[in-house]
Amino acid sequence: MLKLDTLYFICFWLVYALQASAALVSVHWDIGYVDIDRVGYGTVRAIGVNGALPIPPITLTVGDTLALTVHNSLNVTTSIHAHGLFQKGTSYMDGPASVTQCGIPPGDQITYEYAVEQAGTFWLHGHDHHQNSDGLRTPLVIHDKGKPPVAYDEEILFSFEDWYSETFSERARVTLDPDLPFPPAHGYGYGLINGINGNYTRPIHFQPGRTYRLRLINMSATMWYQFSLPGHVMHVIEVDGEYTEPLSVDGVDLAPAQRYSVLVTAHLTNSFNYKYNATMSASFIPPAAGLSPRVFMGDVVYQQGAPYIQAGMYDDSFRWVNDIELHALDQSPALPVDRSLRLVIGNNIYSTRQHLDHFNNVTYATPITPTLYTALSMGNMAMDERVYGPQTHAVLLKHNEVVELVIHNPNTLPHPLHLHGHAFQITEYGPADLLAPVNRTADPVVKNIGVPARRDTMVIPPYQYIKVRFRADNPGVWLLHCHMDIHFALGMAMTFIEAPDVLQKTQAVPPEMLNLCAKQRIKTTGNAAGNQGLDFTGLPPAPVFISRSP
Ligand SMILES: *[C@@H]1O[C@H](CO)[C@@H](O)[C@H](O)[C@H]1NC(C)=O
Ligand SMILES: *[C@@H]1O[C@H](CO)[C@@H](O)[C@H](O)[C@H]1NC(C)=O
Ligand SMILES: *[C@@H]1O[C@H](CO)[C@@H](O)[C@H](O)[C@H]1NC(C)=O
Ligand SMILES: *[C@@H]1O[C@H](CO)[C@@H](O)[C@H](O)[C@H]1NC(C)=O
Ligand SMILES: *[C@@H]1O[C@H](CO)[C@@H](O)[C@H](O)[C@H]1NC(C)=O
Ligand SMILES: *[C@@H]1O[C@H](CO)[C@@H](O)[C@H](O)[C@H]1NC(C)=O
Ligand SMILES: [Cu+2]
Repeated sequence: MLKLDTLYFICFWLVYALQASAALVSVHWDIGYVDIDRVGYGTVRAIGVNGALPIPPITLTVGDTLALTVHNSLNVTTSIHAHGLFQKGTSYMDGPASVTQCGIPPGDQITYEYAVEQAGTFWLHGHDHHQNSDGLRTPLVIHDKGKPPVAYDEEILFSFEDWYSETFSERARVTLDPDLPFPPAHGYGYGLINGINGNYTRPIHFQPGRTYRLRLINMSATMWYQFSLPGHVMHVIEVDGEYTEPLSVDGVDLAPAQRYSVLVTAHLTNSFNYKYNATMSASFIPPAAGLSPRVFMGDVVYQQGAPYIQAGMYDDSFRWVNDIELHALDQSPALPVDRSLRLVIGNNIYSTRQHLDHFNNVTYATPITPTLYTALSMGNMAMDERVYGPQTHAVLLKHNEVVELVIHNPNTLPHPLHLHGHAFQITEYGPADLLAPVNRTADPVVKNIGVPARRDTMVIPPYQYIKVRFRADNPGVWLLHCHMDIHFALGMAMTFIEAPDVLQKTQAVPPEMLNLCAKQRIKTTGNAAGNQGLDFTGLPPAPVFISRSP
């Protein structure tokens, strides 16, 4: 018979073993300028880490804690966001400057602590001054604890980036200058695959019969990537950190900030080699030979010296992944909607004479006091959307209500919108309203209200609407914004203030983070201007709507 103290010993050992496998991973990043030539057209002043680019990807296992110490060697503030991590109970670690923290001032540092609970493909990137566009971005891969729910033998990571010969601030300056034509003439970006010029993308090696998980991450500021592996079948198993039922496709189309994992099983013989195809383009950049799209072909090597097969036809039967067709692996049904919010995105002319982007005519600008600190410090008044100021576009969400966002895009550009703190269910696409009948598209209404897939970044195609649902079960302050950095800079963002009443009782900001504000004389209590009540003295006036953009 098993003695009680033996049983205790076993339990103790089990607990100990589990704890021992949960590691504290410490990473130190010194963020600074690097003069670098990443594609071969000349040197640009980029933003790197520890004097280099690309930044090495970080790999963790569920249960680990990442302690990411960030030192700022730039001459402006900086901050880091772990894209896709929900930050449950730690809203203050989310990263967007002036939203959940003050930017880290030059010469200063803090440590972000992420206790990771989600398995999947994520990325870390700058969330102040759009520094991700200048290189401050890298994959964050989180492995399941134990066996993943879908079997595979090995994994291969692909990160895709766009790269320009001007810095982000130079590109933003010409877009925001009211005396220059809008939109400015577009350039042609270059492509980076795993941090190097896509023209020299490295070979991947396949062994007969083995199954590979390819993790694909689009870290671009503006450009889309299409990835295909002609001659092989791909099964999508993950979107944005959420497992899906395997779905067979021929190719994956990634908007900025989106991630997919696909399983590919190698052929049983190694008599042929193949090519993979990563093509960078954007629907709003007219085709130009060699410049757009940029097609990057990489080797899939079964056996050195074996002949290459030109496989695959890019015709109408070619199936790109479509997120509305995917189903969550855990079979969670579509949530019953408590409240539906209608949002229309677009570009208007404002009192600053600039063409600015907006949700429902409100163009976003950051407050002085970070929005989270307003939510935490204003007691009952935190339930009044007005205290967050006229330019953060704050919308209050009740604890645990199911919110449906219906977002219309009556414009020529697609927009990849990212919601912080949540993954939402994709339940419907259709033609946008608000278009003159002549412009109304014939896009069909497509729905998935059975078991939809969840993700954190949605693309709303031109002239379409999308419906997504999520439960407001994560008290905090969460940004919804376009992940095309220039659109974010033009104001395509808004803030969800989720359950400030619960937030005030459950979360406290570490003093180390509050100090970042103190050093810049930014108040950590009060409304958007750091004042009491609705006194916004000191806050720059919000741009006033003048007319719609032609
Ligand atoms: C900050 O550094 C950037 C990049 O070197 C430079 O272009 C800019 O002029 C500097 N700004 C200030 C205020 O020193
Ligand atoms: C990449 O290769 C294409 C085709 O050979 C060439 O036109 C282009 O200049 C190259 N670009 C870079 C940045 O190396
Ligand atoms: C990333 O997405 C952006 C925009 O959605 C797109 O323009 C770019 O080509 C994509 N890049 C990759 C590598 O998928
Ligand atoms: C690469 O993929 C694109 C679609 O993303 C396709 O149009 C192009 O023809 C492919 N190129 C080759 C050489 O297979
Ligand atoms: C935005 O402004 C336009 C033009 O005045 C108006 O037609 C539209 O109803 C406004 N939209 C919202 C959501 O307020
Ligand atoms: C609507 O269609 C008209 C006529 O084809 C065109 O001139 C106009 O630019 C279109 N409007 C939009 C928003 O696409
Ligand atoms: Cu956009």
